[in-house]
Amino acid sequence: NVGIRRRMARFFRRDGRALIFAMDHGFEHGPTDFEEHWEHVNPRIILRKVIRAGVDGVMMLPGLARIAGDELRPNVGLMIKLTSKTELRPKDDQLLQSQLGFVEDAVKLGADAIAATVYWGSPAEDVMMRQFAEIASYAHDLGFPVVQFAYPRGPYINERYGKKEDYRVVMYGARAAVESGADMIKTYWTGSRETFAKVVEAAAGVPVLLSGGAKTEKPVDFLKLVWEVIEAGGAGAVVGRNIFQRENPEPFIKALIKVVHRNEDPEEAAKA
Ligand code: FBP
Repeated sequence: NVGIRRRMARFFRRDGRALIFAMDHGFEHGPTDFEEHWEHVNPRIILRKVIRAGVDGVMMLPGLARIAGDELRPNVGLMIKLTSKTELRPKDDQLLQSQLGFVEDAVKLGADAIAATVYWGSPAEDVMMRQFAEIASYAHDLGFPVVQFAYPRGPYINERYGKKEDYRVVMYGARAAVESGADMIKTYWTGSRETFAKVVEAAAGVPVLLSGGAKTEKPVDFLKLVWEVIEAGGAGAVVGRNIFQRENPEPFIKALIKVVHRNEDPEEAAKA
């Protein structure tokens, strides 16, 4: 499908890698995520900074794209995520993301890709699979690539594997994403290059992007992690807190770009 291929290419440079800024946290975690650098709660302010610094794409929910999408330059890919949940929900309902927008909404907002989360292994896996299938089927029909946030989580995983970041669990989620029709996968760090390489192999050619995770105290530690992802064959990273919770995101993004696109040593990249 030419449409899917052309739109995918808006995120990835010629090296097949991408650095994407994530900003759905005001919904998924609540505005407290922005309290470290409160001005970043304003999507226009943080978007201006990340775009100036050179990210390849941004990911957000439909409402933020509606109010701040005109900050995006044409060469920045827009990923619109159609599922989410708040942290205000009862604990037992935290393992389900609900659909909060439709493929048509994302298309009207100028999306280049449609994203949705699946919590593989959740008691609500069935609902999320169907939700993903519907979104993917419609998006594919219209020529739009679909990104799956393949996030295994649930009681059985903890019982059997100890933690959701066990590579066997992450690899399973990535493979399930491929087999359910994802064009790109976003998933957790497994703790080592060797194990992440297995996740990439299980994804059988579908690009695997790291899900950033909580801010590391030292910026260089996050650069090192991303470097391992790239060495493992990962296609880049989708990063939120590690960017917007830093006082000065621009030099940090420039360092990330050096690691993602130029294989630069993280310590060297951090110095510049
Ligand atoms: P981060 O880089 O801040 O981890 O952002 C990536 C992301 O997937 C966000 O899109 C999402 O809001 C958040 O992580 C979800 O994290 P979790 O479900 O682990 O709390």
